[in-house]
Amino acid sequence: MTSLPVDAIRALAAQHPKPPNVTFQYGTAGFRTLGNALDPVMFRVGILAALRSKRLDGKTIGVMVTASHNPEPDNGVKLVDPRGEMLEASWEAYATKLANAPTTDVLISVLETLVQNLKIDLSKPARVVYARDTRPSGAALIASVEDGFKAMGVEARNAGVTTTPVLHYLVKAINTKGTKDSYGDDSEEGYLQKLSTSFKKLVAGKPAIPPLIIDCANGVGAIVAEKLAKHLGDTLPIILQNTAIDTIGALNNACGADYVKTSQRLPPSLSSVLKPGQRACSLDGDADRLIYYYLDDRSQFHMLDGDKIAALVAAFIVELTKSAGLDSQIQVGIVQTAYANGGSTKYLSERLPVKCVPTGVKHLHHAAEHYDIGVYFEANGHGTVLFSPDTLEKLSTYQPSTPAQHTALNHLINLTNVINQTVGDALSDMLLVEVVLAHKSYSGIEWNSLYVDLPNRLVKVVVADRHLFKTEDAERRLVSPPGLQAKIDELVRRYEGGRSFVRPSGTEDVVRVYAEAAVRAQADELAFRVAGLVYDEVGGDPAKRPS
Ligand code: G16
Repeated sequence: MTSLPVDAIRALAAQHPKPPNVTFQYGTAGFRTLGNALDPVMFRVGILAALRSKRLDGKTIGVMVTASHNPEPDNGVKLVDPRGEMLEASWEAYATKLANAPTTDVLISVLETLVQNLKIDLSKPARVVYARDTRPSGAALIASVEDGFKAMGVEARNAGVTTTPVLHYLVKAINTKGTKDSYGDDSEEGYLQKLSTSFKKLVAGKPAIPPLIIDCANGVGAIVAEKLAKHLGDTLPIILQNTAIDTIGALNNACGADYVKTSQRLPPSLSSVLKPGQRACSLDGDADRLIYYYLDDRSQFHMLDGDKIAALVAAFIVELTKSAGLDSQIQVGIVQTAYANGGSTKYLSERLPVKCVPTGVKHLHHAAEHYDIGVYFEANGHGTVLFSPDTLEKLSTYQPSTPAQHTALNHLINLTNVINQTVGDALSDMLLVEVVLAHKSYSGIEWNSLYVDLPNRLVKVVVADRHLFKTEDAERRLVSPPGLQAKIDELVRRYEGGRSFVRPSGTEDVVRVYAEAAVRAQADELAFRVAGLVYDEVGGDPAKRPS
Protein backbone atom coordinates (compact mmCIF):
# COMPACT_ATOMS: atom_id res chain seq x y z
CA MET A 1 0.00 0.00 0.00
CA THR A 2 1.46 3.38 -0.96
CA SER A 3 -1.61 5.51 -0.38
CA LEU A 4 -4.52 5.25 2.03
CA PRO A 5 -7.00 2.51 1.03
CA VAL A 6 -9.73 5.10 0.74
CA ASP A 7 -12.31 2.84 -0.89
CA ALA A 8 -11.98 0.14 1.75
CA ILE A 9 -12.14 2.73 4.55
CA ARG A 10 -15.18 4.34 2.98
CA ALA A 11 -17.04 1.06 2.55
CA LEU A 12 -16.43 -0.08 6.11
CA ALA A 13 -16.82 3.36 7.70
CA ALA A 14 -20.39 3.39 6.41
CA GLN A 15 -21.11 0.52 8.82
CA HIS A 16 -19.75 2.48 11.79
CA PRO A 17 -21.20 6.00 11.53
CA LYS A 18 -20.52 8.52 14.26
CA PRO A 19 -23.75 9.88 15.75
CA PRO A 20 -23.95 13.68 15.94
CA ASN A 21 -23.86 15.41 19.34
CA VAL A 22 -21.43 13.02 21.01
CA THR A 23 -17.84 13.89 21.71
CA PHE A 24 -15.28 11.26 22.52
CA GLN A 25 -12.03 11.83 24.34
CA TYR A 26 -8.93 9.69 24.78
CA GLY A 27 -8.67 10.08 28.57
CA THR A 28 -6.71 8.66 31.51
CA ALA A 29 -6.80 5.16 30.06
CA GLY A 30 -8.07 5.50 26.50
CA PHE A 31 -11.68 6.01 25.40
CA ARG A 32 -14.28 5.08 27.99
CA THR A 33 -18.03 5.48 27.91
CA LEU A 34 -21.15 3.35 27.60
CA GLY A 35 -20.31 0.27 25.56
CA ASN A 36 -23.23 0.83 23.21
CA ALA A 37 -21.83 4.23 22.16
CA LEU A 38 -18.38 3.02 21.21
CA ASP A 39 -18.86 1.31 17.85
CA PRO A 40 -17.53 4.17 15.67
CA VAL A 41 -14.62 4.76 18.04
CA MET A 42 -13.56 1.13 17.82
CA PHE A 43 -13.47 1.15 14.02
CA ARG A 44 -11.33 4.27 14.02
CA VAL A 45 -9.01 2.94 16.70
CA GLY A 46 -8.44 -0.09 14.46
CA ILE A 47 -7.29 2.26 11.73
CA LEU A 48 -5.15 4.34 14.07
CA ALA A 49 -3.41 1.22 15.44
CA ALA A 50 -2.46 0.37 11.86
CA LEU A 51 -1.01 3.85 11.30
CA ARG A 52 0.89 3.73 14.59
CA SER A 53 2.42 0.39 13.62
CA LYS A 54 3.37 1.63 10.14
CA ARG A 55 4.87 4.77 11.68
CA LEU A 56 7.02 2.54 13.90
CA ASP A 57 8.29 0.44 11.05
CA GLY A 58 5.82 -2.42 11.46
CA LYS A 59 6.35 -2.93 15.18
CA THR A 60 3.39 -4.63 16.87
CA ILE A 61 0.89 -2.32 18.59
CA GLY A 62 -1.61 -3.50 21.20
CA VAL A 63 -5.33 -2.78 21.32
CA MET A 64 -7.18 -3.58 24.54
CA VAL A 65 -10.96 -3.39 24.76
CA THR A 66 -11.85 -2.89 28.42
CA ALA A 67 -13.32 -0.41 30.84
CA SER A 68 -11.43 -1.94 33.74
CA HIS A 69 -12.90 -0.72 37.04
CA ASN A 70 -15.91 1.02 35.46
CA PRO A 71 -19.46 -0.35 35.77
CA GLU A 72 -20.34 -3.25 33.50
CA PRO A 73 -22.35 -1.27 30.88
CA ASP A 74 -19.26 0.87 30.18
CA ASN A 75 -16.54 -0.21 27.85
CA GLY A 76 -13.41 1.32 26.42
CA VAL A 77 -10.35 0.91 24.30
CA LYS A 78 -6.72 1.85 24.57
CA LEU A 79 -3.63 1.45 22.46
CA VAL A 80 -0.40 -0.05 23.71
CA ASP A 81 2.98 1.01 22.31
CA PRO A 82 5.66 -1.48 21.22
CA ARG A 83 7.50 -1.69 24.55
CA GLY A 84 4.21 -2.58 26.22
CA GLU A 85 3.63 0.94 27.45
CA MET A 86 0.69 3.27 27.11
CA LEU A 87 0.31 5.09 23.78
CA GLU A 88 2.65 8.07 23.33
CA ALA A 89 0.85 11.18 24.56
CA SER A 90 0.94 13.10 21.24
CA TRP A 91 -1.02 10.29 19.59
CA GLU A 92 -3.84 10.58 22.13
CA ALA A 93 -4.79 13.84 20.45
CA TYR A 94 -4.83 12.14 17.03
CA ALA A 95 -7.03 9.40 18.47
CA THR A 96 -9.47 11.98 19.80
CA LYS A 97 -9.51 13.82 16.49
CA LEU A 98 -10.20 10.66 14.50
CA ALA A 99 -12.90 9.51 16.90
CA ASN A 100 -14.75 12.80 16.51
CA ALA A 101 -14.59 13.13 12.72
CA PRO A 102 -18.30 13.68 11.96
CA THR A 103 -18.42 12.11 8.49
CA THR A 104 -16.47 9.63 6.39
CA ASP A 105 -15.14 12.49 4.25
CA VAL A 106 -13.77 14.28 7.30
CA LEU A 107 -12.41 10.99 8.64
CA ILE A 108 -10.47 10.42 5.44
CA SER A 109 -9.18 13.95 5.36
CA VAL A 110 -8.02 13.67 9.02
CA LEU A 111 -6.24 10.43 8.12
CA GLU A 112 -4.59 11.99 5.08
CA THR A 113 -3.35 14.90 7.16
CA LEU A 114 -1.97 12.52 9.77
CA VAL A 115 -0.15 10.43 7.18
CA GLN A 116 1.35 13.56 5.67
CA ASN A 117 2.27 15.38 8.90
CA LEU A 118 3.70 12.33 10.61
CA LYS A 119 5.45 11.16 7.44
CA ILE A 120 3.91 7.72 7.72
CA ASP A 121 5.28 5.33 5.13
CA LEU A 122 2.16 3.42 4.11
CA SER A 123 4.18 0.72 2.40
CA LYS A 124 5.33 -0.54 5.82
CA PRO A 125 3.45 -3.44 7.36
CA ALA A 126 0.87 -2.90 10.11
CA ARG A 127 0.89 -5.42 12.96
CA VAL A 128 -1.49 -5.46 15.90
CA VAL A 129 -2.26 -7.81 18.78
CA TYR A 130 -5.63 -7.30 20.47
CA ALA A 131 -7.73 -8.61 23.33
CA ARG A 132 -10.80 -7.84 25.39
CA ASP A 133 -12.12 -8.34 28.90
CA THR A 134 -15.35 -10.20 29.77
CA ARG A 135 -17.85 -7.34 29.32
CA PRO A 136 -21.01 -8.35 27.44
CA SER A 137 -20.44 -5.54 24.91
CA GLY A 138 -16.88 -6.71 24.18
CA ALA A 139 -17.44 -9.17 21.32
CA ALA A 140 -19.36 -6.70 19.13
CA LEU A 141 -16.83 -3.95 19.81
CA ILE A 142 -13.96 -6.24 18.87
CA ALA A 143 -15.74 -6.89 15.55
CA SER A 144 -15.73 -3.11 14.92
CA VAL A 145 -12.01 -2.87 15.70
CA GLU A 146 -11.45 -5.76 13.28
CA ASP A 147 -13.24 -3.80 10.56
CA GLY A 148 -10.67 -1.04 11.10
CA PHE A 149 -7.91 -3.62 10.71
CA LYS A 150 -9.56 -5.01 7.58
CA ALA A 151 -9.77 -1.58 6.00
CA MET A 152 -6.03 -1.08 6.55
CA GLY A 153 -4.85 -4.63 5.76
CA VAL A 154 -3.46 -5.20 9.26
CA GLU A 155 -1.66 -8.44 10.22
CA ALA A 156 -3.80 -8.85 13.32
CA ARG A 157 -3.39 -11.38 16.10
CA ASN A 158 -6.38 -12.02 18.33
CA ALA A 159 -5.29 -12.71 21.93
CA GLY A 160 -8.90 -13.43 22.90
CA VAL A 161 -10.32 -12.73 26.34
CA THR A 162 -7.52 -11.91 28.73
CA THR A 163 -6.32 -9.32 31.21
CA THR A 164 -4.96 -5.91 30.26
CA PRO A 165 -1.52 -6.72 31.74
CA VAL A 166 -1.30 -9.93 29.69
CA LEU A 167 -1.97 -7.90 26.55
CA HIS A 168 0.79 -5.43 27.51
CA TYR A 169 3.12 -8.37 28.17
CA LEU A 170 2.30 -9.87 24.76
CA VAL A 171 3.08 -6.62 22.96
CA LYS A 172 6.51 -6.43 24.53
CA ALA A 173 7.19 -10.16 24.11
CA ILE A 174 6.28 -10.03 20.41
CA ASN A 175 8.44 -6.98 19.75
CA THR A 176 11.47 -8.36 21.59
CA LYS A 177 11.18 -11.91 20.28
CA GLY A 178 14.52 -13.32 19.18
CA THR A 179 16.48 -10.30 20.48
CA LYS A 180 18.84 -10.13 23.45
CA ASP A 181 16.10 -8.25 25.32
CA SER A 182 13.53 -11.03 24.80
CA TYR A 183 10.78 -10.46 27.37
CA GLY A 184 9.46 -14.02 27.37
CA ASP A 185 7.45 -16.38 25.18
CA ASP A 186 4.75 -14.40 23.37
CA SER A 187 1.75 -16.25 24.75
CA GLU A 188 -0.43 -16.15 27.85
CA GLU A 189 1.19 -19.45 28.80
CA GLY A 190 4.62 -17.78 28.44
CA TYR A 191 3.47 -15.04 30.81
CA LEU A 192 2.23 -17.56 33.38
CA GLN A 193 5.44 -19.56 33.11
CA LYS A 194 7.62 -16.50 33.53
CA LEU A 195 5.79 -15.23 36.60
CA SER A 196 5.35 -18.57 38.32
CA THR A 197 8.90 -19.82 37.70
CA SER A 198 10.52 -16.71 39.16
CA PHE A 199 8.04 -16.69 42.06
CA LYS A 200 8.94 -20.28 42.96
CA LYS A 201 12.64 -19.41 42.94
CA LEU A 202 12.04 -16.40 45.16
CA VAL A 203 10.14 -18.28 47.85
CA ALA A 204 12.19 -21.49 47.72
CA GLY A 205 13.24 -22.51 51.22
CA LYS A 206 10.72 -20.21 52.93
CA PRO A 207 8.02 -21.63 55.22
CA ALA A 208 4.80 -22.78 53.52
CA ILE A 209 2.64 -19.81 52.54
CA PRO A 210 -0.89 -19.87 53.98
CA PRO A 211 -3.79 -19.73 51.48
CA LEU A 212 -4.62 -16.40 49.89
CA ILE A 213 -8.17 -15.38 48.94
CA ILE A 214 -8.48 -13.50 45.65
CA ASP A 215 -11.62 -11.51 44.84
CA CYS A 216 -11.63 -11.52 41.03
CA ALA A 217 -14.31 -8.78 40.68
CA ASN A 218 -16.29 -11.26 38.53
CA GLY A 219 -14.00 -10.23 35.70
CA VAL A 220 -11.35 -11.55 33.38
CA GLY A 221 -8.84 -11.84 36.23
CA ALA A 222 -10.77 -14.96 37.29
CA ILE A 223 -9.74 -16.74 34.09
CA VAL A 224 -6.05 -15.89 34.29
CA ALA A 225 -5.84 -16.29 38.08
CA GLU A 226 -7.22 -19.82 37.77
CA LYS A 227 -4.49 -20.72 35.30
CA LEU A 228 -1.87 -19.04 37.47
CA ALA A 229 -3.05 -20.99 40.51
CA LYS A 230 -2.42 -24.23 38.59
CA HIS A 231 1.12 -23.12 37.75
CA LEU A 232 1.80 -22.17 41.36
CA GLY A 233 0.41 -25.35 42.91
CA ASP A 234 1.20 -25.62 46.61
CA THR A 235 3.78 -22.82 46.49
CA LEU A 236 0.93 -20.36 46.83
CA PRO A 237 -2.46 -21.89 47.63
CA ILE A 238 -5.12 -19.64 46.13
CA ILE A 239 -8.85 -19.50 46.86
CA LEU A 240 -10.69 -17.71 44.06
CA GLN A 241 -13.83 -15.73 44.87
CA ASN A 242 -16.17 -13.62 42.70
CA THR A 243 -15.47 -15.56 39.53
CA ALA A 244 -18.98 -15.21 37.98
CA ILE A 245 -17.81 -13.90 34.61
CA ASP A 246 -21.02 -14.95 32.85
CA THR A 247 -23.46 -13.44 35.33
CA ILE A 248 -24.89 -10.23 33.87
CA GLY A 249 -24.46 -7.28 36.21
CA ALA A 250 -21.87 -8.97 38.45
CA LEU A 251 -18.69 -7.32 37.11
CA ASN A 252 -17.16 -4.90 39.65
CA ASN A 253 -20.48 -4.92 41.48
CA ALA A 254 -19.97 -4.71 45.27
CA CYS A 255 -16.59 -6.37 44.78
CA GLY A 256 -13.20 -5.75 43.21
CA ALA A 257 -10.33 -3.39 43.97
CA ASP A 258 -12.20 -0.15 43.22
CA TYR A 259 -15.12 -1.11 45.47
CA VAL A 260 -12.79 -1.98 48.34
CA LYS A 261 -10.62 1.11 47.96
CA THR A 262 -13.50 3.55 47.56
CA SER A 263 -15.84 2.13 50.19
CA GLN A 264 -12.98 1.06 52.48
CA ARG A 265 -14.76 -2.15 53.32
CA LEU A 266 -14.77 -5.85 52.63
CA PRO A 267 -16.78 -7.02 49.61
CA PRO A 268 -19.98 -8.36 51.24
CA SER A 269 -19.47 -11.63 49.35
CA LEU A 270 -16.30 -12.25 51.36
CA SER A 271 -17.75 -11.64 54.80
CA SER A 272 -18.48 -15.31 55.44
CA VAL A 273 -15.26 -16.47 53.76
CA LEU A 274 -12.48 -14.34 55.22
CA LYS A 275 -11.30 -15.36 58.69
CA PRO A 276 -9.51 -13.01 61.08
CA GLY A 277 -5.77 -12.86 60.33
CA GLN A 278 -6.15 -14.32 56.82
CA ARG A 279 -4.87 -12.32 53.83
CA ALA A 280 -7.13 -11.48 50.94
CA CYS A 281 -6.86 -9.25 47.91
CA SER A 282 -9.13 -7.80 45.24
CA LEU A 283 -8.41 -7.37 41.54
CA ASP A 284 -10.37 -4.96 39.36
CA GLY A 285 -12.33 -5.75 36.20
CA ASP A 286 -9.28 -6.26 33.96
CA ALA A 287 -6.82 -7.26 36.69
CA ASP A 288 -4.50 -4.28 36.56
CA ARG A 289 -5.19 -3.09 40.11
CA LEU A 290 -4.63 -4.83 43.41
CA ILE A 291 -5.76 -4.04 46.95
CA TYR A 292 -4.93 -6.28 49.93
CA TYR A 293 -6.78 -6.46 53.25
CA TYR A 294 -7.33 -8.52 56.36
CA LEU A 295 -9.57 -8.66 59.41
CA ASP A 296 -7.94 -8.30 62.81
CA ASP A 297 -8.90 -10.52 65.73
CA ARG A 298 -11.81 -8.20 66.52
CA SER A 299 -12.94 -8.71 62.90
CA GLN A 300 -12.10 -5.12 62.05
CA PHE A 301 -11.25 -4.48 58.40
CA HIS A 302 -7.77 -3.14 57.48
CA MET A 303 -6.90 -2.14 53.93
CA LEU A 304 -3.44 -2.41 52.37
CA ASP A 305 -3.70 -0.24 49.27
CA GLY A 306 -1.30 0.83 46.53
CA ASP A 307 0.57 3.15 48.92
CA LYS A 308 1.12 0.31 51.37
CA ILE A 309 2.24 -1.96 48.51
CA ALA A 310 4.76 0.69 47.39
CA ALA A 311 6.15 1.03 50.93
CA LEU A 312 6.46 -2.74 51.39
CA VAL A 313 8.07 -3.36 48.03
CA ALA A 314 10.41 -0.35 48.02
CA ALA A 315 11.80 -1.19 51.46
CA PHE A 316 12.45 -4.77 50.34
CA ILE A 317 14.20 -3.73 47.15
CA VAL A 318 16.38 -1.20 49.00
CA GLU A 319 17.32 -3.93 51.47
CA LEU A 320 18.27 -6.29 48.65
CA THR A 321 20.41 -3.69 46.86
CA LYS A 322 22.24 -3.12 50.17
CA SER A 323 22.71 -6.83 50.81
CA ALA A 324 24.00 -7.25 47.26
CA GLY A 325 26.51 -4.42 47.78
CA LEU A 326 24.85 -2.39 45.03
CA ASP A 327 23.25 0.40 47.06
CA SER A 328 25.83 3.00 46.05
CA GLN A 329 25.23 2.20 42.36
CA ILE A 330 21.47 1.74 42.23
CA GLN A 331 19.07 4.42 43.39
CA VAL A 332 15.50 3.44 44.21
CA GLY A 333 12.81 6.11 43.82
CA ILE A 334 9.06 6.33 44.29
CA VAL A 335 6.34 7.88 42.16
CA GLN A 336 2.91 8.69 43.58
CA THR A 337 -0.11 10.83 42.73
CA ALA A 338 -2.07 13.35 44.78
CA TYR A 339 -4.23 10.45 46.03
CA ALA A 340 -1.27 9.02 47.96
CA ASN A 341 -2.11 9.05 51.63
CA GLY A 342 -0.25 11.79 53.52
CA GLY A 343 0.97 9.09 55.92
CA SER A 344 2.62 7.18 53.08
CA THR A 345 4.21 10.25 51.51
CA LYS A 346 5.73 11.21 54.86
CA TYR A 347 7.02 7.68 55.50
CA LEU A 348 8.47 7.24 52.04
CA SER A 349 9.97 10.69 51.59
CA GLU A 350 11.89 10.31 54.86
CA ARG A 351 13.63 7.34 53.23
CA LEU A 352 13.67 7.73 49.44
CA PRO A 353 13.18 10.28 46.67
CA VAL A 354 9.44 10.67 46.01
CA LYS A 355 7.84 12.38 43.01
CA CYS A 356 4.17 13.35 42.62
CA VAL A 357 2.59 13.26 39.13
CA PRO A 358 -0.94 13.50 37.69
CA THR A 359 -3.26 10.47 37.83
CA GLY A 360 -2.81 7.82 35.19
CA VAL A 361 -0.30 5.03 34.89
CA LYS A 362 1.22 6.67 31.84
CA HIS A 363 2.39 9.63 33.97
CA LEU A 364 3.72 7.45 36.76
CA HIS A 365 5.46 5.10 34.37
CA HIS A 366 7.38 7.86 32.64
CA ALA A 367 8.44 9.45 35.92
CA ALA A 368 9.58 6.06 37.27
CA GLU A 369 11.83 5.59 34.25
CA HIS A 370 14.06 8.36 35.64
CA TYR A 371 15.17 6.18 38.55
CA ASP A 372 17.50 3.16 38.46
CA ILE A 373 14.65 1.27 40.07
CA GLY A 374 11.37 3.18 40.02
CA VAL A 375 8.55 1.97 42.26
CA TYR A 376 5.25 3.49 41.20
CA PHE A 377 1.83 2.83 42.63
CA GLU A 378 -1.39 4.77 42.60
CA ALA A 379 -3.26 4.54 45.89
CA ASN A 380 -5.97 2.63 43.98
CA GLY A 381 -3.58 -0.28 43.60
CA HIS A 382 -2.40 0.34 40.05
CA GLY A 383 1.36 0.16 39.72
CA THR A 384 4.58 -1.73 39.17
CA VAL A 385 8.36 -1.49 39.50
CA LEU A 386 10.67 -0.51 36.66
CA PHE A 387 14.32 -1.52 36.38
CA SER A 388 16.20 0.78 33.99
CA PRO A 389 18.18 -0.82 31.14
CA ASP A 390 21.41 0.22 32.92
CA THR A 391 20.27 -1.44 36.13
CA LEU A 392 19.35 -4.65 34.30
CA GLU A 393 22.77 -4.61 32.70
CA LYS A 394 24.44 -4.02 36.08
CA LEU A 395 22.52 -6.90 37.64
CA SER A 396 23.54 -9.27 34.89
CA THR A 397 27.25 -8.39 34.97
CA TYR A 398 27.85 -7.68 38.67
CA GLN A 399 30.27 -10.01 40.45
CA PRO A 400 29.17 -10.48 44.07
CA SER A 401 31.99 -10.96 46.57
CA THR A 402 30.20 -12.94 49.29
CA PRO A 403 27.53 -15.69 49.33
CA ALA A 404 25.10 -13.22 50.94
CA GLN A 405 25.66 -10.76 48.11
CA HIS A 406 25.18 -13.57 45.62
CA THR A 407 21.83 -14.55 47.15
CA ALA A 408 20.58 -10.95 47.22
CA LEU A 409 21.64 -10.45 43.61
CA ASN A 410 19.73 -13.55 42.55
CA HIS A 411 16.66 -12.31 44.37
CA LEU A 412 16.89 -9.00 42.54
CA ILE A 413 17.22 -10.75 39.19
CA ASN A 414 14.25 -13.00 39.94
CA LEU A 415 12.24 -9.92 40.95
CA THR A 416 12.83 -8.43 37.50
CA ASN A 417 11.04 -11.49 36.11
CA VAL A 418 8.18 -11.80 38.57
CA ILE A 419 7.32 -8.13 38.04
CA ASN A 420 5.42 -7.21 34.88
CA GLN A 421 7.39 -4.09 34.02
CA THR A 422 5.15 -3.05 31.15
CA VAL A 423 2.24 -1.84 33.28
CA GLY A 424 0.45 -2.28 36.62
CA ASP A 425 -0.50 -5.94 36.88
CA ALA A 426 -2.59 -7.22 39.79
CA LEU A 427 -1.47 -10.85 39.52
CA SER A 428 2.22 -10.02 39.14
CA ASP A 429 1.98 -7.47 41.97
CA MET A 430 0.24 -10.07 44.11
CA LEU A 431 3.17 -12.45 43.63
CA LEU A 432 5.57 -9.63 44.43
CA VAL A 433 3.73 -8.85 47.67
CA GLU A 434 3.67 -12.54 48.60
CA VAL A 435 7.43 -12.75 48.02
CA VAL A 436 8.09 -9.85 50.37
CA LEU A 437 5.69 -11.16 53.03
CA ALA A 438 7.37 -14.58 52.83
CA HIS A 439 10.88 -13.09 53.11
CA LYS A 440 9.97 -10.77 55.98
CA SER A 441 7.70 -13.30 57.75
CA TYR A 442 5.08 -10.56 57.80
CA SER A 443 1.36 -11.03 58.20
CA GLY A 444 -0.97 -8.21 57.19
CA ILE A 445 -0.54 -6.75 60.68
CA GLU A 446 3.22 -6.16 60.45
CA TRP A 447 2.87 -4.89 56.91
CA ASN A 448 0.13 -2.48 57.93
CA SER A 449 2.22 -1.14 60.80
CA LEU A 450 4.94 0.27 58.47
CA TYR A 451 3.08 3.57 58.81
CA VAL A 452 -0.36 4.78 59.83
CA ASP A 453 -2.76 5.99 57.14
CA LEU A 454 -4.45 9.32 57.65
CA PRO A 455 -8.24 8.87 57.54
CA ASN A 456 -9.43 9.77 54.06
CA ARG A 457 -12.52 9.83 51.88
CA LEU A 458 -13.06 9.81 48.13
CA VAL A 459 -16.35 11.16 46.79
CA LYS A 460 -17.72 11.27 43.24
CA VAL A 461 -19.73 14.31 42.20
CA VAL A 462 -21.98 14.15 39.15
CA VAL A 463 -21.93 17.54 37.43
CA ALA A 464 -23.30 18.81 34.16
CA ASP A 465 -19.86 19.25 32.57
CA ARG A 466 -16.77 17.84 34.22
CA HIS A 467 -14.57 19.45 31.57
CA LEU A 468 -15.08 22.79 33.34
CA PHE A 469 -12.61 21.51 35.93
CA LYS A 470 -8.95 22.17 35.18
CA THR A 471 -6.03 21.49 37.50
CA GLU A 472 -2.35 22.30 38.04
CA ASP A 473 0.47 21.17 40.34
CA ALA A 474 0.00 17.44 39.63
CA GLU A 475 -3.77 17.88 40.06
CA ARG A 476 -3.43 19.18 43.59
CA ARG A 477 -4.96 22.57 42.76
CA LEU A 478 -7.86 23.75 40.62
CA VAL A 479 -7.39 26.60 38.18
CA SER A 480 -10.94 26.38 36.87
CA PRO A 481 -13.73 27.12 37.72
CA PRO A 482 -12.14 30.40 38.88
CA GLY A 483 -12.33 31.06 42.61
CA LEU A 484 -13.25 27.53 43.64
CA GLN A 485 -9.74 26.62 44.83
CA ALA A 486 -9.72 29.60 47.22
CA LYS A 487 -12.98 28.34 48.75
CA ILE A 488 -11.51 24.84 49.13
CA ASP A 489 -8.35 26.28 50.76
CA GLU A 490 -10.49 28.24 53.19
CA LEU A 491 -12.40 25.10 54.16
CA VAL A 492 -9.30 22.88 54.43
CA ARG A 493 -7.69 25.34 56.88
CA ARG A 494 -10.40 24.55 59.42
CA TYR A 495 -9.45 20.85 59.64
CA GLU A 496 -6.50 19.49 61.56
CA GLY A 497 -4.18 17.67 59.14
CA GLY A 498 -6.65 18.63 56.42
CA ARG A 499 -5.88 18.16 52.72
CA SER A 500 -8.29 18.04 49.83
CA PHE A 501 -8.25 18.29 46.06
CA VAL A 502 -10.72 18.15 43.20
CA ARG A 503 -10.14 16.77 39.70
CA PRO A 504 -12.22 15.61 36.76
CA SER A 505 -12.12 11.85 36.22
CA GLY A 506 -10.58 10.70 32.96
CA THR A 507 -12.51 7.43 32.96
CA GLU A 508 -15.98 8.23 34.30
CA ASP A 509 -18.36 11.11 33.83
CA VAL A 510 -17.78 12.54 37.32
CA VAL A 511 -15.61 14.93 39.29
CA ARG A 512 -13.59 13.30 42.07
CA VAL A 513 -13.06 14.86 45.50
CA TYR A 514 -10.38 13.54 47.85
CA ALA A 515 -9.97 14.63 51.45
CA GLU A 516 -7.97 13.54 54.42
CA ALA A 517 -7.75 14.79 58.00
CA ALA A 518 -6.37 13.75 61.37
CA VAL A 519 -9.59 11.97 62.41
CA ARG A 520 -12.11 9.92 60.43
CA ALA A 521 -15.23 12.03 61.04
CA GLN A 522 -13.34 15.15 59.97
CA ALA A 523 -12.01 13.53 56.77
CA ASP A 524 -15.56 12.48 55.85
CA GLU A 525 -16.97 15.89 56.68
CA LEU A 526 -14.27 17.71 54.72
CA ALA A 527 -14.81 15.49 51.66
CA PHE A 528 -18.56 16.04 51.64
CA ARG A 529 -18.24 19.77 52.24
CA VAL A 530 -15.77 20.16 49.36
CA ALA A 531 -18.07 18.00 47.22
CA GLY A 532 -20.90 20.35 48.15
CA LEU A 533 -18.81 23.34 47.06
CA VAL A 534 -18.11 21.64 43.72
CA TYR A 535 -21.74 20.83 43.24
CA ASP A 536 -22.95 24.32 44.10
CA GLU A 537 -20.36 25.89 41.80
CA VAL A 538 -21.49 24.16 38.64
CA GLY A 539 -24.90 22.76 39.45
CA GLY A 540 -26.31 19.43 38.44
CA ASP A 541 -29.06 17.03 39.25
CA PRO A 542 -30.38 18.06 42.72
CA ALA A 543 -31.05 14.39 43.48
CA LYS A 544 -27.33 13.77 43.10
CA ARG A 545 -26.07 16.52 45.44
CA PRO A 546 -23.44 14.88 47.65
CA SER A 547 -24.61 14.42 51.22
C1 G16 B 1 -7.52 3.94 35.16
C2 G16 B 1 -6.10 4.39 35.02
C3 G16 B 1 -5.53 4.67 36.39
C4 G16 B 1 -6.39 5.72 37.09
C5 G16 B 1 -7.85 5.28 37.10
C6 G16 B 1 -8.80 6.35 37.59
O1 G16 B 1 -7.59 2.77 35.93
O2 G16 B 1 -5.36 3.37 34.37
O3 G16 B 1 -4.21 5.13 36.22
O4 G16 B 1 -5.97 5.89 38.39
O5 G16 B 1 -8.27 4.94 35.79
O6 G16 B 1 -8.68 7.45 36.75
P1 G16 B 1 -9.67 8.68 36.83
O7 G16 B 1 -9.64 9.13 38.26
O8 G16 B 1 -9.10 9.69 35.88
O9 G16 B 1 -11.04 8.19 36.45
P2 G16 B 1 -8.35 1.50 35.41
O10 G16 B 1 -8.05 0.46 36.44
O11 G16 B 1 -9.79 1.87 35.32
O12 G16 B 1 -7.72 1.23 34.07
